[in-house]
Amino acid sequence: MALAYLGLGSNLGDREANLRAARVMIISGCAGGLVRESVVEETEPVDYLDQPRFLNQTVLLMTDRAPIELLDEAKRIEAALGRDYAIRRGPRTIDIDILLYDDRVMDTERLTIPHPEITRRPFVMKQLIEIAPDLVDPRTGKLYREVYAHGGNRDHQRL
Ligand code: PH2
Ligand code: MG
Ligand code: MG
Repeated sequence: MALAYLGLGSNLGDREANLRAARVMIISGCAGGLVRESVVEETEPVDYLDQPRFLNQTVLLMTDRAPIELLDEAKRIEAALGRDYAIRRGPRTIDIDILLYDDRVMDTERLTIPHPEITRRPFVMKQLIEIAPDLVDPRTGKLYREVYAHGGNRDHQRL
């Protein structure tokens, strides 16, 4: 069994219901269970600014799926919940991102872990710290709460 931190986001339709449906589908589709859930937070859009406010949540999943299998399942759930990929970083009914997978570091064409947006987005770090106060960035060995306290890493290269 592995522990994976997933970032959920929704800014179209019934955002609360979309997050709820995603959590249910993650549990049934990933052969595991949610160990922890952060609070759901309303956030201002970042990167692509001309879009509605998001609801974001971070969850901790215990799963026997490999990272790439998790990604396939996340895409399947996004499609099932009506995600439209027309605008990159644009409005979406649901976004499911793999933030961390155990202490794995990987850079492949489809998947970069840890997710590059973690240290660029204060709300992601805040939610990670909420459910795992002593979590360490497996790439740098730094505590996320230290990175957060120092304002994150806004220079982090965007993919
Ligand atoms: N996701 C994006 C772009 N902008 N802004 C917020 N607040 N929350 C998100 O999840 C988000 C975003 C696409 O990666
Ligand atoms: Mg995504
Ligand atoms: Mg995203």
